[in-house]
Amino acid sequence: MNTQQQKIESVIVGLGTTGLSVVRHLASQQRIFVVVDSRENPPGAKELQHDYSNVEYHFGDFDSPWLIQSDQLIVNPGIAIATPEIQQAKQAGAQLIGDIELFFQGVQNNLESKPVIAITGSNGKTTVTSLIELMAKKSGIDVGMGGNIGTAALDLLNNDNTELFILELSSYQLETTPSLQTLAAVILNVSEDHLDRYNNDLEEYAQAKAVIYDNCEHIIYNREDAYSQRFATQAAGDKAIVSFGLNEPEIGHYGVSQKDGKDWLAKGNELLMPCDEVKLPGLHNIA
Ligand code: UMA
Repeated sequence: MNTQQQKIESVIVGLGTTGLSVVRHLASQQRIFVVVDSRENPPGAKELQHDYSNVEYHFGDFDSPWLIQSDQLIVNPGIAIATPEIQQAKQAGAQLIGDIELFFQGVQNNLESKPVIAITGSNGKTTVTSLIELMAKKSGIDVGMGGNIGTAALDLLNNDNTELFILELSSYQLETTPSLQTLAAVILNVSEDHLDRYNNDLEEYAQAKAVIYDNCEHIIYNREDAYSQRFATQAAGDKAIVSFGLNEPEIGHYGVSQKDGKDWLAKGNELLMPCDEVKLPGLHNIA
């Protein structure tokens, strides 16, 4: 595309798996965009040059006038929003979003908007996301699973048959997703991770995850994790809310109960199955 004559609508900041999925998505909508990456030879460069030879790009640094000329920056989750060139663009009026924001806009623009389950946490999110996918498939549901693992979220939109989306989301992805809207969401736990991106402040990192509960119908939380519990309680309002933990559950919640000297997975006072029949070893998997 010749960006000399047309106003650039969006700059894709950072190529890689995410940036390429955004390229495919915007190209399919005939949008006017360019790509910037601070690496000399970013992953995905060959595909971009081969499959989208009309898309202009700037590699090697973020020193490109495109950043302050465009209305929207679509930032790869691996790049800190605090990056000076991105902040300058924001001050010049550009909106900062990520690929997950485009995903939710895509889901919501669809006539029959499909449900999304979102999972975040410092530990265990890939296991939980994969287990939910397996359970949904076993129930005969056509699922699209991805996000921070596997398929980039936008690529999941290409399958019209999908009935349910399951997304693993990192704190980075949640930072740039104002349209997040889900059927169910969970913060599994919060512990020190990626603090370099959050001024070495655990609270700031945790707050990035908290937004996952803002627009969900069902809040799922870990009652043994102080952050998960606090954010769930704050966001609860009239939403359905259910907790999990390794202790005895209250009515409507999940946990572990003892009967005849044996531990059982339980919902309230209903015993579901003996813990020793869970094939995955370890208390974290019981949780
Ligand atoms: N980078 C630059 N300049 C750029 C672009 C990237 O320096 O212009 C550097 C950054 O340090 C960045 C790194 O390159 O962190 C990785 O960029 P990439 O091109 O590899 O990114 P993607 O391939 O798009 O991968 C990203 C996620 N990576 C990060 O968030 C760091 C992948 O999560 C994710 O699977 C993918 O998008 C699809 O959504 C990986 C990850 O490590 C697995 N995530 C962290 C985690 O799970 O703890 C959050």
